[in-house]
Amino acid sequence: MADRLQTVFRHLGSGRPQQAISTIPVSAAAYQYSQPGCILSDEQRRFYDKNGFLVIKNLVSGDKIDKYKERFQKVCTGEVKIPGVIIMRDVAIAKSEFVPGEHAVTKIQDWMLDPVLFEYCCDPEILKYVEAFTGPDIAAMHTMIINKPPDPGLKTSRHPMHQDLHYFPFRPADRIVCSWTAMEKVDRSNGCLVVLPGSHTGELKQHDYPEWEGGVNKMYHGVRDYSPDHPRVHLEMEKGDTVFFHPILIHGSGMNRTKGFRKAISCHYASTQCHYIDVEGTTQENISDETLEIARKKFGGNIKISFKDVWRLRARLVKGQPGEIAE
Ligand SMILES: O=C(O)CCC(=O)C(=O)O
Repeated sequence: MADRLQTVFRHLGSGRPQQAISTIPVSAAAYQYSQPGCILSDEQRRFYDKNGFLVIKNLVSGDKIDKYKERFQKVCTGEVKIPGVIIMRDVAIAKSEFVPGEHAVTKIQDWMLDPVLFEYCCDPEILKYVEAFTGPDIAAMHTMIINKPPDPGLKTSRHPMHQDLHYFPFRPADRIVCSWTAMEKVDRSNGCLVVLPGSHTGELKQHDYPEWEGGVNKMYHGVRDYSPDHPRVHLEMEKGDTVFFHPILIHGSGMNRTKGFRKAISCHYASTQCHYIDVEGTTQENISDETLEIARKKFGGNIKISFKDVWRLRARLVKGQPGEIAE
């Protein structure tokens, strides 16, 4: 309703509704980053607008998480094979010794064709929050389980501060959201997420590999410049707690100083009404080149594939109507 009124005012030529005649209640009109009439309370909408993230406690049950953990282990040992899945190994652990199973794996991604893990992306409890940001037509775009290993002493278990939009050739950013669920208790000792609240209102920045002595994991690009004085929030979460965050929010995660593996499962969602963009000549060219290099390794060197094609292959409709981004 508020959107429709805004459109009418625009057509009338004023661009902005005039206060004296506005009938829009403040709560329905004032938020930029979530949809009117969504599941979020006014307070939650206000919080997300201001900070760019929102934690929902206890959203995913322990049973579901245990099922995803078990599946992850089977993927790591090779007992379950998922077409197209990418298994990434820690830069330091993989070099130093032969480590079997899940212990050398930092991340599995692109598991959208696995019926068990994909249940996470279709979980109605999660989707009702996702819809608050994307609107009703939703595609799952990017799937990951992150298995942050105990740090081998080289600080390679850190994830540099970055903006997820760097990886995505689709827009608008405000119709994209990440859902990230802790698969066990996460805190500063095992490398919880760290966010810069409010950074989602800025621009997409240049990203590159950080110059870290111990090396950096593949594809772990970091933001080149952000103010070290910007306040940080460490998101300490219990198993099943889920954080939703905006793709321009600057975030990363710390070193895992424990002996256990810190696991999280996540999916990036976008409205199917989003559109693909050409990243040639933009700061995203470096990640596009690297993504295509990996795709050529996966599908064979001669394949003609674009950055958009890689994302078209990943995208799966999970709710509502298909669109340009997912058919
Ligand atoms: O789970 C983590 O440690 C960080 C994950 C993350 O930010 C990402 O993969 O984009």
